Amino acid sequence: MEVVYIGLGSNLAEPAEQLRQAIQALAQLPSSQGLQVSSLYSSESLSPGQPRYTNAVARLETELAPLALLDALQAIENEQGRVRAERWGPRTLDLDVLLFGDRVIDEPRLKVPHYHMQARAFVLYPLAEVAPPGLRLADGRLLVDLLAACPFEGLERLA
Ligand code: PH2
Ligand code: MG
Ligand code: MG
Repeated sequence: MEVVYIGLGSNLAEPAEQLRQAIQALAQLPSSQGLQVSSLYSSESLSPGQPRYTNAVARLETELAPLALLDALQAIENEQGRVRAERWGPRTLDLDVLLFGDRVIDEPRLKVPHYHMQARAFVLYPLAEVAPPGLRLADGRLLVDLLAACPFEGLERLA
């Protein structure tokens, strides 16, 4: 059993509704339990000219292997109409494996910890709602220290 953190994002087709639907699907994942979900946050897209994103972070415990979890997450993305046209294009649903226990994974399909999560407010602030403050990334850095270095600026917590 591993504790995993999953980043949720959407900037198309009623993002908050996409996240709500994705949370229901995460609750049904096989061999998994204990789903907790952060508040929803809104922020500008990192890619200029795209609609704003709605983001959240989910925590769950799973017995799935990393690539089996990735397959399940991609099935949920596809189910919710994800079209993989351009890299970093707008998307109905993005489910990213942020952390998988304390494992470092470097496979063609899956890199964990997730690329650049250490400096993204829309990942770190929701992560802090569902993770213990003493959480350490695989490189030894503490979540609280990453937060202290990452301004909340530009992030809007949704009711
Ligand atoms: N995801 C991206 C690109 N830009 N911007 C925000 N605010 N939130 C995201 O989740 C996000 C983004 C590619 O995955
Ligand atoms: Mg992704
Ligand atoms: Mg992403």
